[in-house]
Amino acid sequence: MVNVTINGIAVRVPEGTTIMEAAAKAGITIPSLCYLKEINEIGACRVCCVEVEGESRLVSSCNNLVYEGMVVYTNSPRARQARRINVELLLSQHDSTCATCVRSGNCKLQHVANDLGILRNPYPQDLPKGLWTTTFPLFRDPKKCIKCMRCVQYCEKIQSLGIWEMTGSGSRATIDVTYNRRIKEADCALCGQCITHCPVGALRERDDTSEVLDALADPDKITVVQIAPAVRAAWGESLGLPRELATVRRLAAALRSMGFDYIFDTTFSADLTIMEEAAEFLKRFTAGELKEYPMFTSCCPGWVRFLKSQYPQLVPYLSTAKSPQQMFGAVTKSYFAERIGVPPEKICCVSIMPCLAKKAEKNGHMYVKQTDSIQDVDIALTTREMDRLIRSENINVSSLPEAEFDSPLGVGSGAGVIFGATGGVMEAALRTAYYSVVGTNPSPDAFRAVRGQEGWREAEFDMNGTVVRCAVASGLANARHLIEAILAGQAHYDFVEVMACPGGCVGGGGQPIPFEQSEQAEIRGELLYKLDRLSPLRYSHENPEIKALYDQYLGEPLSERAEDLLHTDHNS
Ligand code: HC1
Ligand code: SF4
Repeated sequence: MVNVTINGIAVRVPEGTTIMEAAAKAGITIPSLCYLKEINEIGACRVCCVEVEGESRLVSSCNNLVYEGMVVYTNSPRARQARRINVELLLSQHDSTCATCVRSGNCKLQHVANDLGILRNPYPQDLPKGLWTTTFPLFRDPKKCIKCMRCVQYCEKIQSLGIWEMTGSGSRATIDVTYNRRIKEADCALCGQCITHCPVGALRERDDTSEVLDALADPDKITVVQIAPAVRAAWGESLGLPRELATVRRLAAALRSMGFDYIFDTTFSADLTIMEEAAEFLKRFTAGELKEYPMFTSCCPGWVRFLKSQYPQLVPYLSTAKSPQQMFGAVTKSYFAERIGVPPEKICCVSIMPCLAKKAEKNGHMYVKQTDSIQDVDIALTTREMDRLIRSENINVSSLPEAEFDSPLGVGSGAGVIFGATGGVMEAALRTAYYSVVGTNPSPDAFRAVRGQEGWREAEFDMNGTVVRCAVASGLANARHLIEAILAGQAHYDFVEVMACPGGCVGGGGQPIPFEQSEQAEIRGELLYKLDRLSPLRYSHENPEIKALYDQYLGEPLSERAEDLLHTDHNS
C-alpha cells in the first residue's frame, strides 16, 4: 500500500494505482476525455493533467501511478489553466454545432468545456475538410473528431479488427480507415462499439428515423414494428426513465401512440429461431457433419460479417437459420399478411434493434421467399434512434399506461428474451434440443453454466447419454481466439454461440450510450435473466403462437416452407 495526499486529503491505496483512481478514492473527480480503463490509458487529451509536488511538468493522471508520499493538486492554478487551454485547443478543431449534434447532452467534450466555464474560445477555429457522404450504416464526421484514440484502440484490442488508425501529423493528424480504404471496403463488422465508445459525436449510426416517419404518414402502408429482446433492458436509459417504468409494454405503448399499426415482439421470432436452429443442430450433429468443426450460431450479423471476412472457410458451419429479425419479417410478410388479407408489398416492417449491423443484415439477400424480391425487413432502427423518435414526438412515456403486444406474433418465451445476453441463444437452444432428444423438458436452468461475462466460456451437457460440447464467446477478439484454437485443433466443440458485442446484444453498438462509459451489458443482461425467471413460458417449443404457426402454416421445423422462409444461404 502507498500513502498519498490529494488536494490535502490523505489516502492509502494499493501499489499500481493511478493518480486518477487514487483521487476517486478520495472523492475527487478528475475530468478526462480519452481515458478508457485498460483499453485507452494514453493521456492523449491532457485534460486529466494534475500538478505533483516536486515535478517540474504537469502529469496525466490516467496513466501515471502514485508513489509513497506523493502530493498531488488536481486544481492548482497551473493544472486548472493547462486543462482549460487543452480543452480550448480541442474546441478550436471541433465543430461545436451542438444544437445539431446527435450527442448533445451526452457529449463529454460539451460537458467538460461547460464545467470549465469556457464561454468563448480565444483560439481561431480550424476545422478539417471533408465530410463522409455515404449510405454505410456507420458515419464519421472528421470535424468532430478529437483524436482521443478510443475508437482505434477499442476496434483493435476488443474487436481485433483494427479498422481505424491515426493518419497525418501535427495539426493535420486525424483518424481514418486503415490502409487508405473506404469504410465500406474495410472489414468493419458494424458492431458499433467505436460509436458507443466515442466521447463526442464524431461517430454515429446512419439515421433512418425519417423513413419511419414517412411510412407512418403513408395511408397506403401498414406499419408493423418489432422490438428486439435486448432493447427492453436499455431503452429507458437515455430518456431518464427509471428501470421499473421502462418496461417493454410501456415501450409498446409509446410506439402505439406514434401510430404503428401492429406492435410485435422479436422474442416471438427468437423462439422461432430456436425451433429451427435446434432442429438443424440435431440434424447436423447426428449426421456426423460436425466432427471437424462445430455449428456456429448465425443470429448476430456483426459476427456473421466477421466470419465471412476473417474465416471464410468456416462459413459452411454457420447455422443457415435467419436471425430473429429476419424471420420476423419473413413471417410478417407471409403468414401474417395472409391472415390480415393484404399483399406483402403493403407492409412496412420496422425493427428496433440494439445493433448497427442489423441495418446491413436486412439488405443482404434476405427475402421473404428465396425466389422473390420482397425484403423481410424494410427499416432497422437502433435503440438510440427510437429514443430520438420518442423525444421528437414529445411522448411523455412515464405517463403512458402499459400496452399489450398484438397477436399472433406478440408472445415470446423467457428463452427468447435471454437471446439478448451472451450465452442466451445457446441456453435457449439447449432447452429445446434437450426436449427433442429426451422427450421431456430439462429444468429451465439446467444449462446455466453457459451464463457469465468471461469472453470465452465452455460447458458440456449430457443428452440421453450423448455429450454435447458447447462454447460461447462475446467480443470479436475473444471470438478470434476461440476460432484460432478450433482451427489449431486445440479446442473441440459441437455448438458455438458468438455475439460480436461484449456481453451480447444488451451491450450492442446501437444501445443508449452511458455517459460515464461504465459498461452496462452485465446489468442489462441480469435484467433479461430476471425476466426469463419470471416468465410463465421458459421453453421456445411451448410458445402457443409458435405452435399455432407450425400447425397452421409451416408444418414442422426444417419443412420445405420453413426452409424457404426462415433459412438463408450465407454464400449468396
Ligand atoms: Fe439481438 Fe437477436 S439477440 S441479434 O442481439 O438473435 O440486435 O436483442 O434482436 O435478430 O432475438 C440484436 C437482441 C436480436 C436477432 C434476437
Ligand atoms: Fe471496428 Fe466495430 Fe467500429 Fe467497425 S463498428 S470500426 S468493427 S469497432
